[in-house]
Amino acid sequence: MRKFFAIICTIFLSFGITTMANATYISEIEINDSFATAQNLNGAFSLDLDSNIFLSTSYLHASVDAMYGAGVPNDVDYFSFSVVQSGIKGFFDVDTWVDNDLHTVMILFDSQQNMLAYGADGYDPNPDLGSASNWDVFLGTYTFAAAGEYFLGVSSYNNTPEGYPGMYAGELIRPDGESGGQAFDGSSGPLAMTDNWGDDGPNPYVLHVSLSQETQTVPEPASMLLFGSGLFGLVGAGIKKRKLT
Ligand SMILES: [Ca+2]
Ligand SMILES: [Ca+2]
Ligand SMILES: [Ca+2]
Ligand SMILES: [Ca+2]
Repeated sequence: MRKFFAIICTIFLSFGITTMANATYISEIEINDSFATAQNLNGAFSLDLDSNIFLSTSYLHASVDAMYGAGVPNDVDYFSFSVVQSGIKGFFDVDTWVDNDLHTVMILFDSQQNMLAYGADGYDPNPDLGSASNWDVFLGTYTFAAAGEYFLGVSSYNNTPEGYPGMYAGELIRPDGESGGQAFDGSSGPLAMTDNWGDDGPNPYVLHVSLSQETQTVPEPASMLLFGSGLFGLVGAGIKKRKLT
């Protein structure tokens, strides 16, 4: 009887999961064309299942329904988010579901506007989940060296920063093993994605930001202490229970 119940539960669960809708996407807020006006994503992260995002139920992710152009000439779109501790991994995905003429570039910056990673259209040989072509950029898994606020810039490839971008620090790899952009050592000095020669769209795209952390909030020392004592309590309860049986 118990086995029968378990089978029913499994069927119900898998049905529930496969029919679940994609995670909620937030809308882009223009004007977001500078670091000062970057759209912050911290409130939009979840572990909701999303068939367009790698590892969607194990990496916290936020998605933005965005537009390149549409009344914003030579559009540059900046987004910001928090990384809560060193060693957190992140990957960054632009999806365009039609083969449009937006040839994207995406750059990861630290809070001082140093370039940490760079990706452009056509870098990956095959489209990722939810992409119609490889004209939309993917930044593969990047490991953050420190907690802090970080910025992502998305634009047309012509709006890549000019000047020396710092030291090359290796290739980034997508969760499915494909190539996904390049890492830099953060010694570039402040850079910006300036308006050189953009194509003006309008071209819709979705940006997905994925992070291997459990929260977007940096834990306070007091709450860490509470969490710690809670763990001790749980362990204590476990020992007591084992002794009883
Ligand atoms: Ca835009
Ligand atoms: Ca913009
Ligand atoms: Ca993509
Ligand atoms: Ca995707």
